[in-house]
Amino acid sequence: MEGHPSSRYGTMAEGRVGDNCSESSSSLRLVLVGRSGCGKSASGNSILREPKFQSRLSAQTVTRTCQEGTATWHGRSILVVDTPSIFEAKAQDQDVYKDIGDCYLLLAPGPHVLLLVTQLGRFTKQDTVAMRRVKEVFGAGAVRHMVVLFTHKEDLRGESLDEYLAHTDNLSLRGLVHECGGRYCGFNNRATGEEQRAQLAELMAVVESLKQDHEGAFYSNDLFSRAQELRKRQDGACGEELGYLAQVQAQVEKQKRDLKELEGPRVSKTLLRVKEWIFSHIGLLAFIVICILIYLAVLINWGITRGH
Ligand SMILES: Nc1nc2c(ncn2[C@@H]2O[C@H](COP(=O)(O)OP(=O)(O)OP(=O)(O)O)[C@@H](O)[C@H]2O)c(=O)[nH]1
Ligand SMILES: [Mg+2]
Repeated sequence: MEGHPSSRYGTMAEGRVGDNCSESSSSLRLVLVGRSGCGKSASGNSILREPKFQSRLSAQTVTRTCQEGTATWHGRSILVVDTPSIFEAKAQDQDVYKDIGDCYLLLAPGPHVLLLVTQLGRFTKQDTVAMRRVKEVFGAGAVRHMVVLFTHKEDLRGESLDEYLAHTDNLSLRGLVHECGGRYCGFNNRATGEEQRAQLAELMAVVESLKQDHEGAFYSNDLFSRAQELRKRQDGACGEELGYLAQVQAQVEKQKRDLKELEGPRVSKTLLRVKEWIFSHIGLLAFIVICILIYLAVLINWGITRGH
């Protein structure tokens, strides 16, 4: 489901959930998603060009709540939402639903772009899990608004990101980039000045082309519409409304079921295709089996002869 195109970007207030629920409908809304420690907050700071979000090396999760920050880029207001650990495999308890609810409230009526952050050269099982959790949290359709954002770009040491991705043997990473429509960008979050400005310009070009693909429409679903209603009705007490948390939980559960339904037929279709292939190549398979048997027989015979 997609929301209405936004015609212009306005000015935004800053703060954490509950600090304010002021109008954000006219901003370009970006959300940072991905596994813990991949550099979401650092990337948010690079986009805002100020150290708004806490970012540091830690064995524990650093960002504990959903937070927003705003900036302007060539006269446009950009809203950036940073997320805590809601995309981990074990993130399923009530606190997580509260964080997800906060995230929806900050992004209402829906994000234009989801930035899937991952560390260059470190695409692991955790990143794959995070991608799946993003689909559970926002819905499978959110992938059409996703851009992969690689951090630690300086580790490329002269090689281009395009070359790196063309030569990587990490099939999961290739699959992810393909699933995201080949939209990606690299950040060195230690960059400052002109380097920082240039990499942000690159990201904004990718974002702009994605927006054009969707004719300016943002990503939305029933829960974003509900969150938007709450923001309009209340001031300062977003998310307090009785029943909102239950709606968040119900939406996530529904999206999980939808994902399974989407995947179910895919698995059985693959099995069916394998079966069809076996039947259509039965002659060839029989020939291969006979060859293997002859080879084994010769091998055994040779072993027996040598034993004597
Ligand atoms: N050298 C380098 N370090 C980076 C880059 N991006 C992030 N980091 C470092 O990686 C560490 C983790 O970054 P964070 O921004 O806190 O990661 P996060 O995903 O927000 O982590 P959580 O909030 O715990 O989920 C910090 O020490 C950052 O300085 C980058 O592009 N280059
Ligand atoms: Mg963080």
